[in-house]
Amino acid sequence: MTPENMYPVKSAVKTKSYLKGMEAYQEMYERSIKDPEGFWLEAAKNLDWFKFPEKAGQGDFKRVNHSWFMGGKLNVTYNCLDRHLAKRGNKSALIWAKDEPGQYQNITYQEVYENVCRLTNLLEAQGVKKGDRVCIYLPMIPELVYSVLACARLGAVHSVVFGGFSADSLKGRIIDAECKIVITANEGLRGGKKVPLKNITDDAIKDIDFVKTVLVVNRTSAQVNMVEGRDYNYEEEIKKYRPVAPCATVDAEDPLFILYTSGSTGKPKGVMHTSGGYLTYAAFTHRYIFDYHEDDVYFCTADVGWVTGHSYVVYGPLANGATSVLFESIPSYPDAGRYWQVIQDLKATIFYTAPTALRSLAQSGDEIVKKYDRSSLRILGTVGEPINPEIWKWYHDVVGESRCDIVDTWWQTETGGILITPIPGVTPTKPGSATLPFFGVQPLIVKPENGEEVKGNGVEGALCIKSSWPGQARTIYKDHARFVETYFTQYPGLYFTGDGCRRDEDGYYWITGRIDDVLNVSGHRLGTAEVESALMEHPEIAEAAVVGYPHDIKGVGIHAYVILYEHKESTKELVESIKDVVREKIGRFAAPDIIHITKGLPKTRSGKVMRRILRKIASHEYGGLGDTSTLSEPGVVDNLVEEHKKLK
Ligand code: 6R9
Repeated sequence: MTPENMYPVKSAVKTKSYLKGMEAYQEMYERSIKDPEGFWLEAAKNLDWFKFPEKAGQGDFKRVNHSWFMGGKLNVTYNCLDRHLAKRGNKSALIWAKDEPGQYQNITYQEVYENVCRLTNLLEAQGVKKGDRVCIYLPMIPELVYSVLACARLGAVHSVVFGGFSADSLKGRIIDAECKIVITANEGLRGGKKVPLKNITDDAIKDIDFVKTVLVVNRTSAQVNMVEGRDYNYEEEIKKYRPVAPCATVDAEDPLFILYTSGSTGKPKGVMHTSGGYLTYAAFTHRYIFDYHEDDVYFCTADVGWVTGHSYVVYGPLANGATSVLFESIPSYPDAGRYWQVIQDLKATIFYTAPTALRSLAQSGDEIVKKYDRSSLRILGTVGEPINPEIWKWYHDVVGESRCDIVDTWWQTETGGILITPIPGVTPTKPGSATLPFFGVQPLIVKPENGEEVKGNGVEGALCIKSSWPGQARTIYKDHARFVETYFTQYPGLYFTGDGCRRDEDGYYWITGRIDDVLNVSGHRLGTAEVESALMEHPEIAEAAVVGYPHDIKGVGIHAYVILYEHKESTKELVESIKDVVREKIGRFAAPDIIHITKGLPKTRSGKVMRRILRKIASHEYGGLGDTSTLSEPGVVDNLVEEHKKLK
């Protein structure tokens, strides 16, 4: 694509934008690279520090000891709440869009503050101290935001577990982080369906003796089992505590949260973020990338169970004193008009969602979008996976009425905040490209074979980042060796993202998807190894291999090849029982789309499964299977292809 068919920025967005044009972006970008120290110390001034840091970045990727703002002291919650009270006490911090359509609750900064203080006092009374880990397993209700902020107020470390994870997944996360306390709800509500969160929690902790307290929010009227001396009703307890609480002073490098994410090997990793750098980065990126201004109504659809919800529903927006919508429901409930209805009802000005949601909504046609007034919108964002150019155009033309700038934002749990993105009102866009690096970010493309940097434009390879930025994860909880191994050994001295990437003739970045064994299913990360080990728990499965394939709605679908101990024909019951074991071990969203029961997998003579071939077959690319001469039994490939044709 040539510069002539780039999408120019919209004039209404341009007028508001903090930066005046591409020259201003270039100038600021260059400054951020030449003088990161000065640049980030300046950015850190957007926070209120008890002691302002003297240094910005320290350490490097060779020693994997990067740190930010060492010596600085602050409190994250103070920055998200207390400092706004004088000016914004009566401003809505949150607008809770409940699962029930048309039901909203505005919660002011003063009210959030009081709720957070009460909970801080309650947690403290339950023995939670600075540095302790607290597991939060809640639906998208205000108490979820109160919980993370109460932890941060105490200097405790939260570990939010998405409400879609199963008891086994929750258990693994509670054990890994050694959480003494779990905050959950009797039930969650999503799209009118009930999720038995408390029962799942009971299941998860039945063999764990160190969980001393379970706080239970009542989201519905359902009665649940309460264990005397361990389980407490949130509403009843909270009333006993004062709505003011001191806040702990923490070091910039003290941990703020752990968030588990899937990698290409083993069990999920507890990615750890610290306080000063993370918050500086979340707030700064939120301001620039969403062109956030005081009167905006900001609507990010992400669940706080994922990193997008951490950085761009809670921390970034609240640090900036924004009104952030907390969306409890799903895009298709009661119908495909739900997002557009919320935008109309709340007069949302900024909307941030995932391509997978847009793909499914686009299928319902344009009429249902046009039924709602979207004239309040100014900026539209996407995150989580590559967006297909057709969907980008639909988002632009139909949802945004060709009036809004689109920001396709690339980042990861490990990056804490957005790294590659357009700046609205500034960067001309191209459908499908995340465009250019954010300030202070130096992307680099390397040849996957030898790690050599490929310079210039019109190149492709593995995406790495050259040096640290304040929002970067510092370690994997209790496993720094794994942190080093996963991200910094493949290409020494660089941070390896796991993504493939192309830099086009104009220097624009196009993320092509994961090049490791991580699947991005509907924007949710899953390790093939993780799904395989869940499958292996099925009593009849002897061997399993999982690959991704292109899926119209999910982006990537899961194709599971399984070999049974005793070969059986595929029946509906058998397939369901296999999917069930994954639902149970990981969560509903991880269930494979295709269960392919077979007798043999293509293996090298040394016994390694040839995933490249399995991926091709799953993607219907029967022709280009490449060199199969090293296979131990060449016949299995033809067999798999025949079986696959019948599966359709
Ligand atoms: C924020 C988040 C990270 C992975 C990442 C990449 C994919 C995210 C993207 C994108 C293309 C974008 N990804 N944003 N791919 N374009 N704008 O999603 O974090 O859940 O850790 O996933 O998602 O593959 O490596 P996380």
